[in-house]
Amino acid sequence: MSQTLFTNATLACVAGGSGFGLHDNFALLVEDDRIAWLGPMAVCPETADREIIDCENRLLTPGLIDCHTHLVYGGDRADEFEQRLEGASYAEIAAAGGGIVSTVKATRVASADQLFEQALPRVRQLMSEGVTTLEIKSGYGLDCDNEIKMLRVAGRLEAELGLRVQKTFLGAHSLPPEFDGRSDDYISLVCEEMLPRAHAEGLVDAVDVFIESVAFSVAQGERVLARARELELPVKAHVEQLSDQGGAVMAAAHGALSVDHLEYLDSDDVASLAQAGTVAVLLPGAFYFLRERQLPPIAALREQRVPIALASDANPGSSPVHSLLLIMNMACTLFRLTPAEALRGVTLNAARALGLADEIGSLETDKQADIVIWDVDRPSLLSYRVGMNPCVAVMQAGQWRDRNRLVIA
Ligand code: DI6
Ligand code: FE
Repeated sequence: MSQTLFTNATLACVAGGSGFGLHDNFALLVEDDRIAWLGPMAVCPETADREIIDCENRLLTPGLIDCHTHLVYGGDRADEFEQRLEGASYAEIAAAGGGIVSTVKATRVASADQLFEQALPRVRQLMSEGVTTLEIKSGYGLDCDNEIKMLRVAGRLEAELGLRVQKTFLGAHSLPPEFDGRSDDYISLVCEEMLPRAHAEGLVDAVDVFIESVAFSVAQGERVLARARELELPVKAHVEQLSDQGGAVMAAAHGALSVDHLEYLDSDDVASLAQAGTVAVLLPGAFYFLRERQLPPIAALREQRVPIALASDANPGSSPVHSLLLIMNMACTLFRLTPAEALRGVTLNAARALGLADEIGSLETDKQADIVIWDVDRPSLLSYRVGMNPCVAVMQAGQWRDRNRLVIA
């Protein structure tokens, strides 16, 4: 058995706590891949023969979790960024054949190796800020082979980089050009062929759908989610990003793990999320990058105690953002979340959005030992500073993944 003891640490996100769940002057013991014990320094258990890390009052948090990304794709969309700055809207660009479909073209022509190489620096950037779990969606292939290619690349990133990757099938992300005018037929292909095949290959941890005027209707989204449930797969949905279509209520009725975006969610519909235990995933990077104005109904989410998670939505069109620390800052400045809500949003509530809250997301006995040491003395600093990375060491499942910046006295 291998043991590591962290001493003189400030722990955040300790289970059961509110706010930051903060504990000063604590120790935490890791045995193999698990958190075995945590408690005050004064009652720290004595045993020989283990590694001791004196944290010198630095902050320890659970590994960060990015619960919504599209970071496997070909090409980029910097040209559309320029068009939007000249006045074109995201929806107008999509309607003119750009948008998601232009990334689909670039993704289809890329080999799996090329997609892997292009995704590597994006994932490494997130990892450098303490990310230990990452969700990656398909959705730029939009046919059987290309969706499977994307999901395999996501699996290879997990295998080669040593972080946890959850793979989400998003075949219903956009209508591929060859199905122009036949969106119901495309949904049939998604339900009858693409999803079952990807699932049979063991490539699907959850199923997502984009419900929006520029994508699919609530009825079409419901067909996909119902099919996923027949296959006993967890579901989630992109909803109410640019308009209120009613997708959130439908997804919650299907027991969705999360509904994501939510700027146009009606406060009256928040109760259905609360009832279903569905997590609200907010994506301030897309809000910022698309220069949106409409804020998600934060007050109603708080009032109804809907767990709020945050994610990068890393993608080439609406959120080319590869920093969860920046996302935490944006959630505070743009959405007025508190720094404690922001930290919970990239730890415990992000774990819930992935259905992994029994395993990760808090510092708690028996959870997987995914731990970040930050060179700060209190957690509000993580949301407060922009462009600084105070991450000094990352342990993933009890193994040091990166401790190069950890100076031990
Ligand atoms: N909503 C988003 O923000 C991304 N997908 C989605 O359904 C955008 C994807 C893209 O523009 O490439
Ligand atoms: Fe998205």
